[in-house]
Amino acid sequence: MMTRRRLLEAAGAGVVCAAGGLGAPLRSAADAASVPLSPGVPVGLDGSAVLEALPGKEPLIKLSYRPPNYESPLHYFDTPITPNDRFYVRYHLTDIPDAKALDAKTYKIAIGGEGANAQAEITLDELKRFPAYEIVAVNQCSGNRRGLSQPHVPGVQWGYGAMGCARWKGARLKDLLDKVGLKKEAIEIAFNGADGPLFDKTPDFIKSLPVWKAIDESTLVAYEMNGEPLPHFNGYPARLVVPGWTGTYWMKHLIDISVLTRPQGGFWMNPAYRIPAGQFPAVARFVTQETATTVPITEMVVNSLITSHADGAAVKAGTITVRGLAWDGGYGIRAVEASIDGGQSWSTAMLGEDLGRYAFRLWSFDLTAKPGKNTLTVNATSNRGETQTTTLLFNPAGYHNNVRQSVTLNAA
Ligand SMILES: Nc1nc2c(c(=O)[nH]1)N[C@H]1C(S)=C(S)[C@@H](COP(=O)(O)O)O[C@H]1N2
Ligand SMILES: [Mo]
Repeated sequence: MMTRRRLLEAAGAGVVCAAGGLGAPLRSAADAASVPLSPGVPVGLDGSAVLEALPGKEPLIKLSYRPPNYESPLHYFDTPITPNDRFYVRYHLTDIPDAKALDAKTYKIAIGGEGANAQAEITLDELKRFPAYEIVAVNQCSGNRRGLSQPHVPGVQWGYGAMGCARWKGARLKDLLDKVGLKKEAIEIAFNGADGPLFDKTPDFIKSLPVWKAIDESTLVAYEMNGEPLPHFNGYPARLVVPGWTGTYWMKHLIDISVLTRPQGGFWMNPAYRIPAGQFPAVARFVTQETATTVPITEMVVNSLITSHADGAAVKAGTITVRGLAWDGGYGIRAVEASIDGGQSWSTAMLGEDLGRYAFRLWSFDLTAKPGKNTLTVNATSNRGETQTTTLLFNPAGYHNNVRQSVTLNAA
């Protein structure tokens, strides 16, 4: 039987200990102080989080090594496209195949399941011969900002950086599914990656989508990210891209696609990745997975991040430009507003280039900083009229934190 401890480890909780237990050098307080952690993450994390470069990556903030959970520091978000070597990394399982095991020549995706009319195997070359589509889309972990939850909740203590936006290129999942054909009883499509648990009893990471989302024209099996093959730690050689939905569905190292006539079970569908029923605005639903008390997390909520200045930054008094990003679950950003009087009055920020409704939208705002403390609060509104919350909608997994962010700038 799986012990609770193992489950928590598998879920990425208890990572602070795990990071230290691998023979990683203990860091001095001085080293730790140089790590640009998000303000508000739990005290104690700064003693173990370090900036560290995985192979092929720029330094990221390491929250755990086994499994690898690394977030992007704030200054990597100064562009609406996140470079591949600056893109965050999130895994649940410790046994991640190396480059040899993911050889492009032998790699295959199996497609089948009881809800499919036939079986198929697709090599990487074959995948690349399907009509190719490109989409710019945000990949954000459901648990992004979990570390800011009050009270704190178990799980990887992410700050603001468990997200990124890339231009993905791949085949439509729908075109792959057309190779086998769906029976009319098909209700979900399930996905498995080449990574696995280190202990037999840890549940494998298997996720499913409702058929309607799987066959959406935006849902891709991607083999390129920003014009390059996918980085190893972001799912080489192919991964699912599910624009608008949180990262949990974006299966990396995809090797199996299974058409289901019954709901996918298992730990990673329930109890993991659930939000209380009715707590958040009703959006895209995953009906076959809903229970009376919880529903699967689906679309991202509207959100924004101030990226040009960290909280407490020193600035010159006078006119300064503050920049940031805004995004949502795929309706697109209608407006970003900024307030310098604690939310009493709001001014409209300028929006940058529109890279598509699933992409990060750059915004900028000019403010006149008076000597002393200047506090700026930002609120984004989506095209469906959804805005960020003023207070945290607490839930046990720390999901969907889109509380309006404030930074204080010290002007002299
Ligand atoms: N094979 C595999 N795919 C996976 C995961 C995983 O643990 N294994 N984690 C998922 C989760 S929860 C997230 S948030 C995203 C993170 O994508 P990234 O590591 O490319 O940033 O990958 C998803 N795909
Ligand atoms: Mo995630």
